[in-house]
Amino acid sequence: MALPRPLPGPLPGLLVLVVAAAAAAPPGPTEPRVYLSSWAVRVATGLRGAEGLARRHGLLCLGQPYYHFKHRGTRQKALSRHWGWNMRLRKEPKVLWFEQQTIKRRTKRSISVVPTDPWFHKQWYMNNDINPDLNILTAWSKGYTGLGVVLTILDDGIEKDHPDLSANYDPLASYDFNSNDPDPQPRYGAGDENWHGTRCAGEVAAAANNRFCGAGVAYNAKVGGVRMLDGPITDVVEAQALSLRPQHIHIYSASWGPEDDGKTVDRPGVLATEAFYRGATKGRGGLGSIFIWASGNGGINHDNCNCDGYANSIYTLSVGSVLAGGQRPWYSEGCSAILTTTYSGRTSGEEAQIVTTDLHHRCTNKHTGTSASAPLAAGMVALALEANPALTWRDLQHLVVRTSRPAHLQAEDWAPNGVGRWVSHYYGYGLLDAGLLVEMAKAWAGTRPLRRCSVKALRAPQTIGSQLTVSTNVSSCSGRTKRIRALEHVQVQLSLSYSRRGDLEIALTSPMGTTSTLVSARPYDTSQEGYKDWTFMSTHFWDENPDGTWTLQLENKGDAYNTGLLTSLTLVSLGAGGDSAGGLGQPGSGHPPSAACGGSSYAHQGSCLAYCPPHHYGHSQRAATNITRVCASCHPSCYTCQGASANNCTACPPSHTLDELSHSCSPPLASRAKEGLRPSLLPALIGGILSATLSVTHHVAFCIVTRSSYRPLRGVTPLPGSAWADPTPCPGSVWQQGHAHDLPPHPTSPRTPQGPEWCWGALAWHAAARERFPAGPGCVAGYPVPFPRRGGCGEEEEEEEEEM
Ligand SMILES: *[C@@H]1O[C@H](CO)[C@@H](O)[C@H](O)[C@H]1NC(C)=O
Ligand SMILES: *[C@@H]1O[C@H](CO)[C@@H](O)[C@H](O)[C@H]1NC(C)=O
Ligand SMILES: *[C@@H]1O[C@H](CO)[C@@H](O)[C@H](O)[C@H]1NC(C)=O
Ligand SMILES: [Ca+2]
Ligand SMILES: [Ca+2]
Ligand SMILES: [Ca+2]
Repeated sequence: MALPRPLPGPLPGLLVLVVAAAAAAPPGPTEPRVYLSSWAVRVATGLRGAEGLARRHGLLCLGQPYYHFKHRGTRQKALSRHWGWNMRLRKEPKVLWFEQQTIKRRTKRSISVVPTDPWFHKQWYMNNDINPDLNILTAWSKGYTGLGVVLTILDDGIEKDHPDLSANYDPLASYDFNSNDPDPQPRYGAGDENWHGTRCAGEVAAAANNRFCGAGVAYNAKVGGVRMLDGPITDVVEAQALSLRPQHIHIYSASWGPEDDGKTVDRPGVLATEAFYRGATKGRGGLGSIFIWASGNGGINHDNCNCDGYANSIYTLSVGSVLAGGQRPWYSEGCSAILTTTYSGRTSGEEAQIVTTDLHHRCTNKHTGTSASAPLAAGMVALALEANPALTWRDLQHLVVRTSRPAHLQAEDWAPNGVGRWVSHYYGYGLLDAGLLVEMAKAWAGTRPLRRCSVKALRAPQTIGSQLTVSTNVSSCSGRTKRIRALEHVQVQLSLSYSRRGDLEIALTSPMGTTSTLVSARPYDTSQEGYKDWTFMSTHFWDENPDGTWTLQLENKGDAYNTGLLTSLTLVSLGAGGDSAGGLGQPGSGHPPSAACGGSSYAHQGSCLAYCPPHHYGHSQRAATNITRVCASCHPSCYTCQGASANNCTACPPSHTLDELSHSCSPPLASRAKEGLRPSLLPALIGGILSATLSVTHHVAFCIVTRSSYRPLRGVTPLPGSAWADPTPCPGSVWQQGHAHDLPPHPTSPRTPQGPEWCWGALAWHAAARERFPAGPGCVAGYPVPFPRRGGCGEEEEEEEEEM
């Protein structure tokens, strides 16, 4: 049998030309033009006349709107104009205008960067409507759409036959642990409450250019769903979901966790903990499964995601939320474990939220909450994995740190850490930028192996009065085989008792002077249980050098009667060893970021900064026509400087003196050393190291007994008209809750529930609160809680409830 033969000769026509152009190596801007034997011609006559004209000149006329003339005999490509044909056409009186066609520099993929989906114009967070958006269009224009990447949504199911999901649906990335069958179709109850997983899936992988709804961030990725939240949740169910086909599924996106009520302290059980660890070490062929986690919706309850062992695991990438204008949404929950942020809504209360697929084959633009943020990040990570499939779970976190930007995100606590990166407890390193992420992912050279050093920092139990400061020198981690040069996560494992857990604020300060709040006051957490072998985590010391003295500060933010005992404390440093962390831009390595910094910003460790951090100065290098700005190293004797020499210092390290004439620093004259960056502290140094150990501590028994079997979703229904600057919490949702059992009179100081004296702990009396909600306690937290204004909580409330 004969094989089908290729068609004889070149196919005439526009189609052939376009394909040829796309297949040709795209010439650079300075490369010579390539001329094709093809002309666009405008003639004074109609089609008939054009055809006749073409025939007369031995050309083919290929149709409208501009007549396209083509000659089969002429060589198909040339580096110069075809002089003969051009002369003939010029002399032809009926030809009004013509141009010989050249190969344009167009990559095939950029032709359809902007999807044609009817709701794409409503996808304000990725369609360039706002600035900055998530910069998805840039990632798409580089050709990354999630092809080859597999994600699953751990949730209440996925409507697999949804017209915008079915094309990307992957049954191998799906399972139903609620009914123990392979079909994760959501249960359609009377209230249709199981829409959460379907909405999250559409954000990631809704099909593009299919005339339906919008487009997912990674619209060519495969997506599945794990149905697990529509039934009793156990450690076994969670562990099974987190370890579903770890060699097939690359990314697991979860938008749920322990209750966000501001009083729960809960973490994964033994099996789920093991599942995270095995996923990170063995999943994806050893590169590590990627777990993307919503930080939590407990903002209005002053919850802190460091009390959530899922969000604060080193193996999960925790994602915070921000509104289009840079405001913090009322539900957004902060903590030092958050790494990055994506959008979750345009405003706090209106209709323009996140566009995605909805139950019953519908489309919605009402998806919001930190639930909405995590899948957007999961989609962006899918784009990065397409750009570089060899990235490990740690590489990805390094990249996310480097490609998140403070941008316009509003918070009072933005501060630069020891390597000059700005970080906030509400947003981590800021708004994630997909364009930068794929660009840097492609060039990422890898990270050195993970090292872990843990130091016990307590010799004997310490009483926690109004304030307790514990310092420890971790230089014992600097042995040759243990040395960590660039930190990643830092964990604090502790046990303590306290009369009212929520009144205790705990902060950690690094040797490089960065202070990270491990847990802020939680007014609703009245527990007397304290913390039992609890692990806090902070991402704020990323890339710092851990050597030196770390300081843990515990502070009573509540009643003076509070009392407690710190019984154990271990500091765990995790990071890359060796001379540098490998990859891009470690201190002193002088690597510029892969994308040159624009404007007047300076390249520093893979970031573009408007300034250079301590120990560096802004240096402009002129190369031919380009100016590159980098942060170059100061002389080691300087703290800040204007040049590389020892005579260029502008400030000196602590206790050194600056010579104003020679601009140099000299060693201490007298011992007037300052104690760290927080001089107001009573330095109760309980120094010394008991022992340094590399053993891995496992959490046992305690959490199995106490763990909740309820995993609230992190989707929220917006309160009407409630921006962060003006949230309108309704009495039913906040004050009654606080009234019932969260604010009992303090055992040692009875109060009447009628006046300011009734408020205690981290709460303060607020006359307006009393007036507004006579049934409520009249107390609000003592830190910025915008007070609800009149209006907004009447009839609308019911309407919102129906929407839930
Ligand atoms: C920490 O300990 C090391 C050796 O044990 C010592 O050289 C170093 O000076 C100490 N650092 C501080 C800040 O005390
Ligand atoms: C100048 O910058 C462009 C990109 O912005 C780069 O392609 C070119 O190689 C640079 N030239 C020099 C001399 O560095
Ligand atoms: C740096 O120091 C050198 C002398 O060591 C001096 O010539 C130069 O002007 C200084 N640069 C700046 C910016 O101060
Ligand atoms: Ca099923
Ligand atoms: Ca679509
Ligand atoms: Ca929470």
